[in-house]
Amino acid sequence: MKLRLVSIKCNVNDESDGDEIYLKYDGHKIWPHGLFKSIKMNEELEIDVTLDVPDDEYVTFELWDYDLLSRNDLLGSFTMRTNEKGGPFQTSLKMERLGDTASYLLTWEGN
Ligand SMILES: [Ca+2]
Ligand SMILES: [Ca+2]
Repeated sequence: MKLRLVSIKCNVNDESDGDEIYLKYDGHKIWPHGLFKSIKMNEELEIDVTLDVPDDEYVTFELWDYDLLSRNDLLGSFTMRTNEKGGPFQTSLKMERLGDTASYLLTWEGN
């Protein structure tokens, strides 16, 4: 099916001055076009990326934070089951490590 990522909302940022986020699917960066998008707490950014994904499976999108001086951080991942069309649906970020602070919400649709 076609999965359209609609938007991403930051509920709690990982870095005190906001995060520099990008999304990966299947090992590839899928959003944004540049290196990253800056985001702060309570901000929501439009994504509008549509992907072909397998039907009735679990698909995972990784949320990364870009860092200039150190390795980029994997903030966590969004996993959804592609068995429902319609939406919009919302999926919460699953933290990568216990004690991580980042909290994000991904809004998507299935067609
Ligand atoms: Ca970082
Ligand atoms: Ca950063």
